Amino acid sequence: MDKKRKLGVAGAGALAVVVTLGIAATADAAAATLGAAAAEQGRYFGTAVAAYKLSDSVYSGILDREFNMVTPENEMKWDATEPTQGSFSYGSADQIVSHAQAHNQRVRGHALAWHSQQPGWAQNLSGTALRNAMVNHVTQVATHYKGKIYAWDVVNEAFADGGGGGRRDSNLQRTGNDWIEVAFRTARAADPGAKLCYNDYNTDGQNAKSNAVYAMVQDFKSRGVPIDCVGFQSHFNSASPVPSDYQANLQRFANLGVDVQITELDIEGSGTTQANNFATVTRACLAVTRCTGITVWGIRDSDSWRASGTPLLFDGNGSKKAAYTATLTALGGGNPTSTPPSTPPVSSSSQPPIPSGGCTATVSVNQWQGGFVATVRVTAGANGTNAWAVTMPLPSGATVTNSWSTTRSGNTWSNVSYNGRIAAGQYTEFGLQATGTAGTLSPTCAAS
Ligand code: 9MR
Repeated sequence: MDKKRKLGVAGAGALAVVVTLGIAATADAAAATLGAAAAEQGRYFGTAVAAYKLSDSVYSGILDREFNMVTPENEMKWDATEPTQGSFSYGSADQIVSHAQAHNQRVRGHALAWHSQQPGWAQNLSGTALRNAMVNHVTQVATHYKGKIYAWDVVNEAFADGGGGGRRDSNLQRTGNDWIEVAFRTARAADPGAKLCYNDYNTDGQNAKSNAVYAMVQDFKSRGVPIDCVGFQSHFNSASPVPSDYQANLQRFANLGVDVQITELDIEGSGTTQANNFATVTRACLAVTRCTGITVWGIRDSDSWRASGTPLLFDGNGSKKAAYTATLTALGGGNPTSTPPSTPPVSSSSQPPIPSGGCTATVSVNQWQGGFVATVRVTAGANGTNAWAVTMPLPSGATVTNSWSTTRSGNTWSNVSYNGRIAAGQYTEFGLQATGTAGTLSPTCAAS
């Protein structure tokens, strides 16, 4: 055993109720998987998933061991979900969602409105007919998955490459410049519990394209258009390397009041160079408080859309690459004697003071007419936690329809396998969606 932790008696503050359980606990070795290590940093680690590969036991073995967020790689796109106008087909996407729910993984929906991978009938529409079809598509798909999606890529890749700093020409763009905000408002109405993201590539550093996206997000925030997050695809290779201002770019978007996520990470290369690049990207996310997670675009190199560039964390046999170890280490997991991350994991300015022991829980609520999402943050005291349980009664009339990163028994919400261990002063988050009215929720936390 590497070290012993003693849990002291916690003082109960006026606002935060701290309960200490147990006298002594033994800390495990540092988190051994990407998902567990990310969870200890209050983040997720995800991958793109193809439904037809779920029956491959090597593939699903790695998926279920390492990842706690999944993005359907193609199954939720317009051509897959509405191959004939008005006739919806959810089989493969539902398969991924069911698999995720059975394995404590959350789902990033990808993508509601995009110029690419449109079904033929949509490609042939224009004007009002296309606008109406787009709105109906967003409504139907977001409603089908209501309560099951952590975040939707509502609009994907709507800005032009190059120095122009404008919108990409597409049939959707030609329906009017407001098509993006219409898509976001439509998605919010259909699934008020999902975070709504704009997602793009070549926006990973500061450039004309990312400046244009930045201006759009700023405009949306100022006018109350519902946007919660921006996804940075982060497809890198020697022609398009990790930008030197990657972290600064994530931070400037976060400063607009949105979460940021790395959504499709892959980095062509091999060996130490590739490993260092993955570590750089991982540390950049950890250094930005509102960077809530990282998703790689596939599991094994052979699963990649550009397999010849070997851009992922596992080789074709499913063995861990140097890039895997570097990523895990950057997340603070893996061998505890290995080099710690050079960037502080979480910005201290945004953290509450470290309580003396036990844990504290705070809750933020997103309430809408008839339902709410509650996000509960569990912060470890000075001794860290091995396990935690939050007691949080809900008002009568509130019925839980979905929860994530927790197991529930009545009013008690406990850690799952990957997020029980929290380092001193660090936090993890879990969430629930319910019908009814949240009112004032008062969570209390017990640690062991
Ligand atoms: O990885 C996806 C690949 O299987 C598809 O053939 C391709 C079709 O457009 O889309 C790939 O995923 C893309 C994602 O949806 C959006 N960003 C770029 C990704 C890589 O091309």
